[in-house]
Order: sequence, then structure tokens, then C-alpha cells
Amino acid sequence: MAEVRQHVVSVIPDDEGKEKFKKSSDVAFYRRQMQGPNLQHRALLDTLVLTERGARLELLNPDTQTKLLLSLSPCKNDTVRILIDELQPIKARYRVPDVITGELQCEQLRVVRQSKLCVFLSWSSGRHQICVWHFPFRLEILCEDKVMVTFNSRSKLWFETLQDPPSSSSHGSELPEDASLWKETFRQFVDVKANGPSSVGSDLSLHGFSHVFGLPEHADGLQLRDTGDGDAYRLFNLDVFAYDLHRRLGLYGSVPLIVAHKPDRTLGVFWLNASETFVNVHYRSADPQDGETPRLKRRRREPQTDVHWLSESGLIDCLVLLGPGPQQLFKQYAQLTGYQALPPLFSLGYHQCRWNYDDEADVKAVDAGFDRHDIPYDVIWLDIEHTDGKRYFTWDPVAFPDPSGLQRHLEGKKRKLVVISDPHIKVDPDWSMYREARDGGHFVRNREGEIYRGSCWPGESSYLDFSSAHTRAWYSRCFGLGKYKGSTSSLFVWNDMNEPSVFDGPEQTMPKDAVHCGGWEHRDLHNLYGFYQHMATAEGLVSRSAGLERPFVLTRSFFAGSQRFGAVWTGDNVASWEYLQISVPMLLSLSVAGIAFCGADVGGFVQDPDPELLVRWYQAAALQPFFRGHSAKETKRREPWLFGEEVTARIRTAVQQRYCLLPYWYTLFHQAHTCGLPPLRPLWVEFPTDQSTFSVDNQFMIGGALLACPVTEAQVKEVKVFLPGSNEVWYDVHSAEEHKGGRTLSLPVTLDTVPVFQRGGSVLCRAAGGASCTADLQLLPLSITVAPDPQGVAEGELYLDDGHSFSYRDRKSFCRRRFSFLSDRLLCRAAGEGETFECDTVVHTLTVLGLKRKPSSVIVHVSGAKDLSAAFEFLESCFTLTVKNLELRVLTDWEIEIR
Ligand code: NBV
Repeated sequence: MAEVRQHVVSVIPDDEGKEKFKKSSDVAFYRRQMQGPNLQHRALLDTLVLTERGARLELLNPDTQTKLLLSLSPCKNDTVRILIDELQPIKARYRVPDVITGELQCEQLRVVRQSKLCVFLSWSSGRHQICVWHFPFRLEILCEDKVMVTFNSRSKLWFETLQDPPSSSSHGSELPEDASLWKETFRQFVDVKANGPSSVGSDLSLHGFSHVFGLPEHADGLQLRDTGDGDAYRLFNLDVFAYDLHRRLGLYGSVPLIVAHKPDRTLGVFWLNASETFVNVHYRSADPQDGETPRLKRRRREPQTDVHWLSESGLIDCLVLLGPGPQQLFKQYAQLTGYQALPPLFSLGYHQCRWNYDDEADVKAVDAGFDRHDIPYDVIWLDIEHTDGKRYFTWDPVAFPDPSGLQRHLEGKKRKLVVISDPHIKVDPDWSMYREARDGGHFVRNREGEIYRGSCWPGESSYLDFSSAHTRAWYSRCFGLGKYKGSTSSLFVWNDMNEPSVFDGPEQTMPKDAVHCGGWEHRDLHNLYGFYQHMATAEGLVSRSAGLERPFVLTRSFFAGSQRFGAVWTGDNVASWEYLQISVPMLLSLSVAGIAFCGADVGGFVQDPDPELLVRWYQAAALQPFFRGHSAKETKRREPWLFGEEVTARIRTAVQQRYCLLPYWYTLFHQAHTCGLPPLRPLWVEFPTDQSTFSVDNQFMIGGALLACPVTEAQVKEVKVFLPGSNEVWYDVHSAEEHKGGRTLSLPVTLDTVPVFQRGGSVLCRAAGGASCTADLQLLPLSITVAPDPQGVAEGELYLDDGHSFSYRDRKSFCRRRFSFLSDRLLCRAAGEGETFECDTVVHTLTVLGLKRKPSSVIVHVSGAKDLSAAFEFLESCFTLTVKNLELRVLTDWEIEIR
């Protein structure tokens, strides 16, 4: 225990601790590229070769006379891949594997016209063209003759070629010309670069764009800021306890995707590189600046955003996603890196976590507390103290003598257990897992070829090499029910510290010159480490069920594509209003970058929230994808019932409302799983032409139907809510009051108010009634709310399946129903064909908002049955019709007519 406390103290930032992390100016390759000359490369147009997958041509570096190979591949889904490698490398450079799912469907290019200056290429769709300019080399992507993107527009292309280490080169033991390029020192840490400087970089100009988003994870606003006034955005996965806000330093995970948006186009730039990466963003306004020549003025008619990417190693592998709208963009990105995994339903419920629940009795008492206080929840979590001496896959014999019994107890109440599994393994030759990993060659090695050792929770530890498929397969097998003693099929997993966090490593992570399987340096794949552990864990849970059950795994570290394996949370936040506020843009940013199942620790991990903050945090997080209360070891206990009845009641309401909304959340996750659209959306995704939405990041859409503006300030009596769309109407979910769009509303609030609005034109399905967990929720009837648009029309969908297995995928055992409201009739119909899911769920209640007249009758038609007249209520004060006791099977076709 004392040992653990010591580590906690050692990671709490103090003045010295803050310097633990590098600024961009501390990084040699960043300095080299930023201070180096702009090298004007030449595209050797006469080397152009058209291939089945696009085109290839050589580039010449004027300085070193080295040649690069540029490959261009247009893909079927309006994505262009720009790949640059050395023409004759001394050895292969790292190409990020396993992130792009499957083969890209490339199209053939044809030459439209060619001169000495440039070559114009186009591909089958005919709408897009690529123009490669000879000198200075740059590449334009055009749509209908208009340039949308210029690659290397400012000649930032930078490519350091790999070199043989001095001892094996012809120089014998001579030192290379500039020894400092082969060694970099930060504090006491020395990084030896096996093949010398190896960085790459390039810039892109996005024409007509003034808003760019993405690049998680940073504790900052949603829209990326101009970096001209400070640090570049850093993508380098690090364990940053109680991270500072509004900084561009790297946090736990990285997605090198920038999404640019303007009213008529959404574009993506995906820089597929897993080494340390920096991004500079520079917005250029439309207006010509003082002192510009008339010629420049003419040329600069529209605004533009310049982005400059710099990475420490690997290739330039840059995919430009052409949209044209947000929906197509999300689909293009998901086609590349994979769709969000469909979460088991329970994981969309509420999770209760703490570092730590002390023992079995504690877990049972907390579990019972939820029932006693009538607060639904699905999962209780165990942090590192549940293990025997921080040996993951084991149990503390005193505190958790009967782990399977504990899981059976929870399972009896249809609840689950999640346990933590970190990537470091205690160096303990008496422990079979350590021995297996050591003897199986599953550990990362140091540059001398020995098993790498660093310090973490268990003390001296070694780190599993998840980049190896062999190690991943072994690790996955460790989750087998026979192997993982004390585990049952209701146990799920949490991967923490997988940046990886190494207490005594540079920047508290693994040295970049550590060596992975295949001889790759850690520098090449650092940002993939957590991604691979997440992958192996999820695969372990799937195999444990013989491929039948969906896994649930939460990870702290992530990369592009991590959405395929489960959920992500935003790490060690703090119990303060600022951290509650920042959770909204942080989660939006993750969502835009494909990581749709994300959340922040409710209440704040570090320090103690006051009751008001705790309530507001529950209210906000109940409207976000991953919903988990968590708190650090040194904090006071904060189960929802510990702050008096009023607080308990408010938390209960927030959690109950989340549960009622789960049929909608689940439908949205199915949409993310099949179309790539995230459930949590920035306003501009739903209102792409409304410029006033572009900078909003304190509000968000939940799917297309709900707009939320959580209260994130103390003691407020009123909040301003922007309701977009001048042709839209919005209905306050709590009062049913109708509001016109295109204006900002001043909404009076109490501690009970959570501002949420249903968009006119939508139909929402909720569960009707209370449940103690999601398994019970599935047995409840549904309640449907129709919110007509100004034309009296509304649409909505509902997705249903068993909530836990892969039958939806393997046997089409799911069902999609469509609700359409038109001319005062609500129709319930199939939204798909050949779907096989069966259930007895009924629709019990129908609410129609904004009905301008009192109906004379409500008639129910069910095919093959006699029409029935239903009893109804009409509330004139808020124009709301309610029809109860309908008992209509959701899987049959029916109509309700309002006369
Ligand atoms: O395992 C302990 C904690 C965990 O509770 C938290 O959620 C992680 O982000 N973990 C970090 C390590 C210790 C942090 C001080």
C-alpha cells in the first residue's frame, strides 16, 4: 500500500513534474524541420507510371539529390492516398499495419493532359482530378476544376533518409558527421537513433476552409486553434495525471485526423503515422492583409487553412477524404479505419467505479446501495488493488477470496464486473504469467537486446509487446475462462497505463529506442501501443466466448481505429467546473475522429467534487456515450447516495432518464456501427450550412433528434441555448414547449433542469418505466414521442437485437423499425428486409408534441384486426397529445390516426 501511495505522490505534478513533458521546442526533429529550409522538391514527371492502383512517380530532393517515390491511389469511396517513401531505402521504413481495415479499393488513373509543368490525372468518377506540378513539387486535388486541397503547397516536404549506424557503415567506427543527430538527450534520458534522423513532414492547404476539428486527444476546445501563437498540437501518447487545460501537449491517445468543414464541403486529412507527430494549424482569412500586392489580393479570394504535419519516423502516408458532406466523410473514415464496435447494451448503462472498491463485502454493499436507492446501474469496477500485488489476472486472496462467487452474485442481478488489466508485468520469476511471457519472447527489449525493464505499480516490470501478433494471441488466451482463474463470462476488462506509462521512463513512457518484434524501434509505433493492447484484450473476450459474445473493453490509450475494439475515456481529470466544461469538446473531438464510445470520469477523478458539481456532472454525462463514475484513491467516497436525499434524487433522475433513452442510444450506436456517424455530434454535423453552429462546443446533438446543453457552471439561474436552423422547431423535452430555431434562448434553470430539446421532424423511442439494469430495461414497453416539423412531418428509427451476442451479425438476428408521421398519422413499418429478430416488446404510449388542434378521436389500425378507437389526453397548454395503454407490438405494422 505504502509503495502505491509513493507512486501516486510521485506522479502528482509539481513544478518539477511539469517539466516531465517536452514542449515542441524540446524535440530535435521538430526543431530541424521548423528551422530548416523549405526544400523545393522536383516531381520527375517523365518517371510517371500508371498502375492498377493509381500512379507512381519520382521526386528529387534538390539538396541531397536523393530520390523519393510518390504513389498516388484514388479509392472508390472518394479518398485519395498520397504515399511517399524513399526510392532506395537501406531498409524498409515502418508502415502502420492493422489500422486500415482490409484492402483499399483503388481505381485506375488516366492522364488527362500533360506538359513540362504538370500532369493532370483523373479517375472514373470523373468529378475529381489530381494535378501534379513539376517545380516546385506540389499536388492539387480538384473537384469540378476547383482546387480543394494542395499537398505541399508551402514546400514543407521533408524526408530524412535512413542511414546505417556508424559501426556497420563504410566509415568503420568513425562518428557520423553530426553525432547529435544520432543521439538526443532530454533530462537524464538518452535516446539513441538506430538509423539516424528519420523524420518526415509535409503541409497541406485546405482552400475555402476556416474551421478544422479533430486531432484528439487534447484538453481543449473542439475547433483547432491557430498554432502561430504557441505550441504545435502534439500527438504522442502520454500518461498526464491531472492534465492542464487548453494545452496542445499530447495526452493518452492520438488520432491523426483533421476534419475541415465549410457550408458546402467536409474534408478529412488522415496522416497515418504512429510515431511522435506534431501538427501546426494556420488559418488565413479571406480578406487580403495590409501590404499585399494587388496580384496576391486577386489570388487570395477565399479563406484557407494550412496544416503542417511532422512525424519522427515512418512514411508519409496521407489520405485525403473528400466528403462532400459530414455523413460521407464519417463513412469514408470508417471504411478506412473500421466502424465503431456495436457495444453490448449493458455497457451503455451506468458504470460505478472507484480506485478502489476494497473487498467483496464493499462491492456487494455498493451494489445493494443502488437497489436501495432505486438508481439503475449495470457494472461495478475493480481497480488495481483487486490483484495480488499488481499481478493482473490474479486476485488479492484476502480482499477477494471468492471472485467467481462475487460475479455470480452480481450476475444474479444481471450485473457485470469490470477489472483492470495493465500492460506491465511484474518481474517475478515465481509467477507463471511472467515466466510464460519471458520464455515466449513476449516482452519489449531494450536497445542492447535484453528484456526491457521499467518501474510501474508492481515495482520493477516488463512490458508486453502487443505489436506482435504472436504476443497478442498469447495475451488473448490469458482471458480464457479456464486460464484466468476466478473469472466468469460476466467479467469484462479495462486497459489502463497503456501509453505505456513507465514511472522511470522519459516523459513517463517507454524509451523510443526500445525494440519491438521485427526489430522496429518503439519510436516507430509508440502511438499504437495502447491500440494493440485494446485489440488483444477485445479478441481475448471474444475467443473466451467461442466467438459468440460481444466484448466490452475500456482503454485509456488509443489510436485511429481503436473504435473497433470498444470504449475510451479521457483519463485523469479533476473535480472542477473547468474539467466538466472541457469534457464536452473533448468527447466531441473524439467522436469526430471515429472514437464514438467515449466518456469522462463523472465527478472528476482527482479531488472531491462538491454536491452541485457532482449533480451537474451526472446530468451532463448521462447524455454522453460512456457513462462511468470514477474517483481516485485519495478522494472521499462518492456513491450517489452519500450527499443527502436531494442530491440522490437528482442523480437518480439523471440516471433513470439515461436508461429510458437507451433504446435511442442503442439505435445510434447501430448507426455508428454501420454508417460511421457518431452518436455524439457537433452541431455543424446536423446543420452543415448554418455557419453559426461551426464554433459551438458547449452544446451537442445526440443523434439527429436531440440537442443538449448541459449546465456546466456553478450556481446559474439561466443558460443561453442556441437552437440552430431558422426553418426548424424545437421542443423542450421536459416542458414540451415549442421554440423556433435560428435563435438563442435564455432558459431559466434550477438544479433539476437539464436543457435538452427534441428537433421538430423526429420520432424518438424511449423505454417506459423503471428498471434496475439494462437487462430489465429490455423487457419494458416503449414510449414514442413524435415531434413534428413545421410541415407536420416526422421520422425516426428503432434498432433492436438481443443486446449481447453476435447473432445480429452472424444470423441477421436484429430488427429495424421505422416510424413515419405524416398528415396526422403515425406509421410503424419495417425499415429493412430479411431481419430475423423476434421479441414481444410493445409500444405502450404515444406522445405527439406541437399538435395545433384538439383531436376528435384517435384510431388504431393493425393489419388483420378491427380498427380501435383509443382513449387520449390533450394538454392544450403545451399542445401535447398522449395516448396510453396502446400495447402494440413493435415488430408488427400498425398505424395510429389522429382525427
Ligand atoms: O489504476 C489506478 C488509476 C485509475 O484509477 C485511473 O482511472 C487511471 O487513469 N490509474 C490511472 C493509475 C494511477 C493514476 C494516479
